[in-house]
Amino acid sequence: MDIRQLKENIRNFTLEDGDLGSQGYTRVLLQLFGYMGHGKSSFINSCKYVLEEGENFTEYAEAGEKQGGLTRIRNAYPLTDQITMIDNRGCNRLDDFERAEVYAQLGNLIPIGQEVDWKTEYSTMMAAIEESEMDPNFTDFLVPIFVYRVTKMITSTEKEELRKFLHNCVKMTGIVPIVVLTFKTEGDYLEIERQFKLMGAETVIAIENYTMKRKIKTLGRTADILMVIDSALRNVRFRLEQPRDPRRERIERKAFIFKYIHLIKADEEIKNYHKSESEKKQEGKIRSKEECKVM
Ligand SMILES: Nc1nc2c(ncn2[C@@H]2O[C@H](COP(=O)(O)OP(=O)(O)OP(=O)(O)O)[C@@H](O)[C@H]2O)c(=O)[nH]1
Ligand SMILES: [Mg+2]
Repeated sequence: MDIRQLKENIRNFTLEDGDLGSQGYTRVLLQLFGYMGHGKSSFINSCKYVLEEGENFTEYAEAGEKQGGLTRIRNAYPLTDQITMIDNRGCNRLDDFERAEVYAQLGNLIPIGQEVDWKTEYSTMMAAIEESEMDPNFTDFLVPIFVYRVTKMITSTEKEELRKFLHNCVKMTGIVPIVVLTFKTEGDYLEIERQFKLMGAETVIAIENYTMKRKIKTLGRTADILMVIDSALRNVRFRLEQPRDPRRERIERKAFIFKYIHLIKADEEIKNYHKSESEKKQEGKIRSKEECKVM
């Protein structure tokens, strides 16, 4: 599709377009996820940049390399009146507790503008989610977007984590995350694309982010970035063809997260039980060695 047409479609997108109207949704939230330093904040800057005219690059979302991740606050960046991007906190690993926090962000159960700290305790995690009831939001239509940098090869542990993540995103939002592969020109993006497709991804788009250092607009780079937004909006339109109930969907997302946290907790207790059993045995061995020495 022509670049101008793509831009127009995005700028003019409204949730009221379909036969059933907006069904109570007022905004599309493009929810960005991914490991630290993979280009989430830069992708937000790129999306804003390609929708603006001229080559005056603004770093709306701070981007850069930082140990422990640069973005810590879950900030919102509007693209149009009805489309907003959310820069969720990048994770180190998608292990159990971090993943629960990722799902809480995805489910929009952590307020926008609030710092996200990875909780390691079951009770604090539940309390944080309960707090979201103070100001429940069910009018945002959530679209997950997963950002992955092609210079990093996917390890087998990550593959397992990612497969589950993609699957659970579908359960929570009804949408298979759109996978955005960054650093397109610096790695084998075709191979990484293949791997994501094998994990269940439906749409994988490789892009080169615009950054302060590399901001000359080219046709290919601009088109790739616009295609991601376009693909997200096509998903929204498709889902809105069916009757929806935003309030019920929020309750279901919350139920999913509670169940998920309970399962982690149960799993942890089982692990602790086995650990203490083996520790007991270990202690027993030490004691018997000491007894031997005395004898
Ligand atoms: N060459 C190139 N550099 C990129 C690209 N995307 C991001 N970068 C650079 O990679 C670094 C990390 O990018 P960020 O956008 O801050 O990554 P992030 O995912 O937001 O990181 P955290 O907030 O720490 O989770 C920055 O120095 C960017 O300039 C890309 O597509 N190509
Ligand atoms: Mg960031």
